[in-house]
Amino acid sequence: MLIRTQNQGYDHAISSEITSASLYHRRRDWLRLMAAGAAGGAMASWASREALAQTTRPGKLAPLPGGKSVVTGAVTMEKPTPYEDASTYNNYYEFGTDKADPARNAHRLKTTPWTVSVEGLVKKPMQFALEDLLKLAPMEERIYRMRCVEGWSMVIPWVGYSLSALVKKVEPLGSAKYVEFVTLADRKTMPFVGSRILDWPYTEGLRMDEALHPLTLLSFGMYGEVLPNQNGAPVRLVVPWKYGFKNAKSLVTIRFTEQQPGTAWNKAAANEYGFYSNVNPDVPHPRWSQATERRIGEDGLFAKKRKTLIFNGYEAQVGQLYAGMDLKKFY
Ligand SMILES: Nc1nc2c(c(=O)[nH]1)N[C@H]1C(S)=C(S)[C@@H](COP(=O)(O)O)O[C@H]1N2
Ligand SMILES: [Mo]
Repeated sequence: MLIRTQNQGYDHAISSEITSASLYHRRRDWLRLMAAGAAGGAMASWASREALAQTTRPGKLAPLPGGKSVVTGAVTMEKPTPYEDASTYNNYYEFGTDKADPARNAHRLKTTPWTVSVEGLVKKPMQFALEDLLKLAPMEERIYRMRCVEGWSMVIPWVGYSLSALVKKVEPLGSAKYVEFVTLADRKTMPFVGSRILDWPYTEGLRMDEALHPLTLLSFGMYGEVLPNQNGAPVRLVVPWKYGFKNAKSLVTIRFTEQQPGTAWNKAAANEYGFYSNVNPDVPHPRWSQATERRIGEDGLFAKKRKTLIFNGYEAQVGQLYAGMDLKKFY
């Protein structure tokens, strides 16, 4: 619940555990409408805009309208993290290792013109200008829980569409088993590219069924606006059931491969960061537990840690992708 202190002009969060009752009911009504197939895009974006208005400041970036979200379970009832936190507490090592560095330095990133090359084992390799990528499928708004391997989490309203829409366009060959994501590495604008922290460019990978899962998002915006540079403009990957580092920012190449691709963090420390990196409270990081998490924006005096959920709470949607796999071995 938010108490508005009109005279002093700030909001004081009393209980940030859940959304307020009225918001809860509105969101629930919205979900019911969605389930009945009765809500149009306008209705959905009205409902979510209302929800966001409670926790976020008015933006300053270009608006990016998102229509209704059609994926069951993709909408969390949890309150979105304030925009201010989501855009100033970041990991984007190309711009520095401190959480405040990306917001400070990423203004140097040049996002126009931008091209994404989709290549490898596909029938139709394509080079997409960003403008064309934006038009490839209808934009949706998806409010996802996100969890960093460092033990903190956020709730972010992303704008984008399922990566599967792009995958289908290029027609992967039968031999394509994995997708590799390569991000920009530009020494001129990114002060830490060339440092020895990681083997640049930052890359990530998914198995084909993970890439095709409807929850997996190609994201162009958040909070109804285009992505701030520090959050991975102009286009990034969002995979909400995996640790944050799988969510590669500022994508330049999407490559279909037969062999499991290397990933930047796996190359840096294979015993700490596996290829799968599914959120799993039962598999501790070698240097710390993964059983609980701190929700960013809630770190006040009374904030208590949350229990981390298997697959970050998306088990019903993605659990079957890993049926029969030993999740302690494939961490
Ligand atoms: N290119 C690139 N992508 C990246 C990273 C990075 O350092 N470089 N950091 C990852 C990590 S560790 C996290 S937790 C998320 C953070 O995303 P956010 O800042 O939008 O919350 O981005 C991921 N994507
Ligand atoms: Mo992370």
